[in-house]
Amino acid sequence: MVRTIWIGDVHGCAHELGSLLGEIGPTEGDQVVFVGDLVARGPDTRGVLRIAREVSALAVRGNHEHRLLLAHQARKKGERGPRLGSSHEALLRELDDEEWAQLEAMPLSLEFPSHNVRVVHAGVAPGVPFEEQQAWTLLHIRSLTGRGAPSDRYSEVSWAKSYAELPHIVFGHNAQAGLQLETHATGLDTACVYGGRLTALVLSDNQSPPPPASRMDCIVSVKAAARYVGYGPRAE
Ligand SMILES: [Mn+2]
Repeated sequence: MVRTIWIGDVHGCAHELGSLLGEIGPTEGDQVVFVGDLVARGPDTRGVLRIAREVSALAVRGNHEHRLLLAHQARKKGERGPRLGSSHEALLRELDDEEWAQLEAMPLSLEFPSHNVRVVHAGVAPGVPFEEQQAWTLLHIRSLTGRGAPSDRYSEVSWAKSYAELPHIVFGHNAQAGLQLETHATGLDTACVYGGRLTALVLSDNQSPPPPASRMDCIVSVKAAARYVGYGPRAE
């Protein structure tokens, strides 16, 4: 059986990523896919990137990879670039050429037509054709304003509740919301780095995401071994 395994925001939690993959046991034919934000905040970003290479994973770009890449490119040109928090500053010094190339290779979205799935890090603006989506939205959206505009603010009502289109969107970025099982979208950020869980959606060959009521059958998750950081400012 060939499976596709989408994994939520890892944020440097290499130990939990190892446990989750141990639980799922991917074989040669299986495809592992990350929904972005593999890096920063947690204890071992380089370990996460190493595991991702070892299993030949695909990944979309998260807002943390995006910010790191902007800073890296700016500094190569002798410019200051965006202001970074301490976790990002450390990564800027530590990552090697292979790891920068790995981050640069992450696209904003990935398509899985045999599963009727599209992956983006944060989400999409409902009702807007995909080619017209702003990169900012794909990397940051959590909710919609009263007027229906994309917002990065947490709200009890996620953008995913208003998304009634196809393909099904698999995404991350919203740790506070936790696991989101909506009719046309699945949110996999279950706050691992904050002491929550690391979660995967696993579908078999040509399987589309089942309805919310039975989708838990396709969810695998492991508990974080520690609370690596508290919820804090999102400035990074
Ligand atoms: Mn994010």
